[in-house]
Amino acid sequence: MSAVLSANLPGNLPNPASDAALAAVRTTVHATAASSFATDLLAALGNQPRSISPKYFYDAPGSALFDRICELPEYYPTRTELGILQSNAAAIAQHLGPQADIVEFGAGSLLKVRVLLEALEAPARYVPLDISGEHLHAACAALRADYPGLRVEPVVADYTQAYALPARLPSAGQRVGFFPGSTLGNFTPAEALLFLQHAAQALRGGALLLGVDLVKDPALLHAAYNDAAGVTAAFNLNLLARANRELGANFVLAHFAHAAFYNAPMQRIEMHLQSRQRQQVGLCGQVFTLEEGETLHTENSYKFTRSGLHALAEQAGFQPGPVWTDAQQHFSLHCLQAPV
Ligand code: AVJ
Repeated sequence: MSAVLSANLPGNLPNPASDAALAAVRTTVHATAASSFATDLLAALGNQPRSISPKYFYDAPGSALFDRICELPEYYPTRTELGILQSNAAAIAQHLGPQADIVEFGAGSLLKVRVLLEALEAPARYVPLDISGEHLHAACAALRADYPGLRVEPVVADYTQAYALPARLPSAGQRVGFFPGSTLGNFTPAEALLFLQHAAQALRGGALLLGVDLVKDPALLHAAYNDAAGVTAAFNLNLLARANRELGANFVLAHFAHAAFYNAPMQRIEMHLQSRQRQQVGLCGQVFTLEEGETLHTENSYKFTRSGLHALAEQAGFQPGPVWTDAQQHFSLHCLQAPV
């Protein structure tokens, strides 16, 4: 087996060298989380084009960098969505009704769910779904302390796969899904449809409160992902730093550039790590050659139009309801009704 993998292997043909590399990883790396990162990064480096899931951004340093992104002057989504929630809290609460049984997809946005909990009339329960048990535990402890009367029932689950929710409470009002932050935009259109189809089933007879970023002036989008302080660049490059820390890779971060741009026909921001020069990188005993300018595609962040989101929601089985936005129409909060 050649240890050097060509950078230009076609994506859809069998790739014996990288298959062998993957098999080697499966037998040498034990921790599940680490092995899926190793497996996925090896597969990404061996493919052409190269791409990896943005979920690997979020180790502890990556999550801290994301929190800093949310504070950046250029990064409007977080503060805009929070503003929409606050400005329309009464209308949202009125629409959702009393004793709501709230299911949050991901437990990353405690600040946002607090605004919702404060606004709603006597929420019955809070059920956060998150893939990380540790993160979930911390989030629930904080919420229980602040809302002693609230039932908090976390579920460790990957909401991009099939999941089961706790049984309905006889005393509760509507089941209300909450999916803020435009995380839906990280999915491919096919994945987004699948997620919404599952949610429409899980929330039958209730509603989904969904926050999505809107299509807008590309200059504003570009600035939000190319901030002057370089925090988004550090967030992107952390993927390679993480591989060095966790997988013993030897990426030289200075040999990669942060590249983020708006792909207008696809209605998405793309983030890439671009090789500044021809170089070889080592990972799990394998060596990969990257040509100057070649990239590892690390994230898509889809932007939506109101009508596009409604069409997608209807295709998934939801009935579109009210939409709340900011005055500049930068971000949107949709209430989608899930039929019984
Ligand atoms: C958490 C996926 C909504 O796409 O805007 C921020 C992640 N990436 N800056 C986004 C992100 C670069 C963020 N989401």
